[in-house]
Amino acid sequence: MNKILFSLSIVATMIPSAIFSQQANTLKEAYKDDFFIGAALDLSQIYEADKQAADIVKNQFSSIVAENCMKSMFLQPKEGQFFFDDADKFVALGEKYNMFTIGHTLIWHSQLPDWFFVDKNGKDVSVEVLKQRMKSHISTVVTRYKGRVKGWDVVNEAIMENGSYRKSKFYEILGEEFIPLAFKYAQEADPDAELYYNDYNEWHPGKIETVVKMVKNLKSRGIRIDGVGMQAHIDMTSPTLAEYENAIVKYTAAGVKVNITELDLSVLPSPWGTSANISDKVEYNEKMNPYKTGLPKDAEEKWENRYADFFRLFLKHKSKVRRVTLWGVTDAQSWKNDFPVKGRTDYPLFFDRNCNTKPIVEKMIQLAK
Ligand code: 9MR
Repeated sequence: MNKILFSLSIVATMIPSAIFSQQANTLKEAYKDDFFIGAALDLSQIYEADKQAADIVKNQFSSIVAENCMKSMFLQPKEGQFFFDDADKFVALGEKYNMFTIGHTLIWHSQLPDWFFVDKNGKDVSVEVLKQRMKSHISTVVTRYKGRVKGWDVVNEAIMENGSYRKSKFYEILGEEFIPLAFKYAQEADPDAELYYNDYNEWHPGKIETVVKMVKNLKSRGIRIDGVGMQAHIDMTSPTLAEYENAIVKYTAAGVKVNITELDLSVLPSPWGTSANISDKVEYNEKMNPYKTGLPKDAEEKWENRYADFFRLFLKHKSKVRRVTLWGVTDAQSWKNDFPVKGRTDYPLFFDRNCNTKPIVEKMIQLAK
């Protein structure tokens, strides 16, 4: 060994290991060999107007998804009139910071423009017209971001907990076939993008059964589906780890990757479980809003432990899990403050209302090491 190299190696042994470990002091660094770690962005983050939140996004996350601005009511408010400003900005941000950019969502019964299912007399459109509208929406959007948006939530929330199909207009007019059609149109528009089916409560046995059947049906027909997005709007009791794990294993056995999507752990009492059906609202009462002025230490610890249990599960199944995405950056932004009870103070995310990093971040970093 020459003299310079020798002295360098001596110096290296003198540097405390803490300094080396600082290299992995962000979530994305800590999980880089395991899965993407992502966040859903609102407009203030997409435009980097909220500088502190934007810095968190840039430093901590390796993947982003738009919380709202790529939904059809925003992208195509009137037939044939597309509005791309916000989505363009979002995709550009992903490129600027080299993040795995996800498009959410192409076909969803909610946040959909009124014109989508009706003709000029207000009557339901025909099978052919609805197919053409779906195709036009999907092709226009996916083609615009071809090669830049790396994965699409092609269909969102089409199957109920008991395994039946949601009686949306897509289903009423096209039957189950609207799902394969949506995947086919997306695949044609960008053959290289990953394509996902995304839903909440996907650990319910009935839902698992139908989603698995749908995945197998697509595959047997040569229509590509790469992943199932398991939304994770969870609370302190539901689902159990075993329920969640069972679902991960079942979806993987059907031949797709699992994305843990829309992760937020509510610390507040839940009136019923973990529905994310936005129409299921419950009246406000004080008992349902116990932490208005701050989260007590013991409640925060329980919350951290439950998050840790889930992250341990994701790490255990890291060969099956492609991405873990939190549904927001800060508690201030979270939809959970208004759902299922409007006007509560919830603490579901990793950064507090003032963009401070919560202790959970360091804990999740240590877990990965
Ligand atoms: O977080 C989103 C919130 O800002 C919107 O008001 C709401 C409207 O439905 O949608 C929220 O995101 C939903 C996601 O797109 C699909 N799964 C359920 C999420 C929470 O409702």
